[in-house]
Amino acid sequence: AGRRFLVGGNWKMNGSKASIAELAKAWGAAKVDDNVEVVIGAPALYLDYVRQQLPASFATAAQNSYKVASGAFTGEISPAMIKDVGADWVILGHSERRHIFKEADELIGEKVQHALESGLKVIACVGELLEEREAGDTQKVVDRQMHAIAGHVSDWSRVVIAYEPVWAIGTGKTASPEQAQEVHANIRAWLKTNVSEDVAAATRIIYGGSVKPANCVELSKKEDVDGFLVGGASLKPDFVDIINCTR
Ligand code: G2H
Repeated sequence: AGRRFLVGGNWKMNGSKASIAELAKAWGAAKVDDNVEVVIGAPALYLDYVRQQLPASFATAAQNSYKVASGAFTGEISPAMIKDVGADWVILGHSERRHIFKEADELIGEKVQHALESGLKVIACVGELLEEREAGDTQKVVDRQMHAIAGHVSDWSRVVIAYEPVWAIGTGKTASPEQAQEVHANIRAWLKTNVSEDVAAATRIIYGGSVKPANCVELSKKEDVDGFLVGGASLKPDFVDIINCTR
């Protein structure tokens, strides 16, 4: 549908200088589909090193950032710092930030706003818990999360939405291509109703949750699946098979 496929890696709190150098070597030697936009989310501490090691065509992302540029916020990092080390993206609202670190919708919205104002591109994550899906509340939850993000978006061309059902994260349980497509289509419909038809048509909606080389091809064929956010499988050399899944 004219949307450039985007494959993101989300390393979470994993990796070392040695493992990064090894991955960079493998990926640098691999044949990578250059129609696909690749973004690697590394631990902040390694962003500078990752930027030096990875192929130049791979963009890099932080996995979180605070809502102001600097100040007395012990332990936090800002979009200005992320840009300063050569990364262009930040992942915000990941379910681990929401559920382990108790980030609320409103804070995530503020972080999205500040990251965009600072010139970063944002992968903004949404997704329901298992009990929310079982209660039939998936769309209600995703709509609420979308609302909190959209109210803070100034430039949709720099936003990618990642749909990550929490029950499918790191569990080996992938949403079926049909389950993913259903929610992606509903998110696109939400954008059309609440933002604009153009934004709905142009915004990439990527899927995350136990994506691996073995399941990525089927998922990628769904009309409203515009890429992936890949956790565990992005720490392995054959992540390139996911990048190349639409060939
Ligand atoms: C979902 C995903 C990456 P995994 O969190 O964001 O992780 O692919 O390991 O389920």
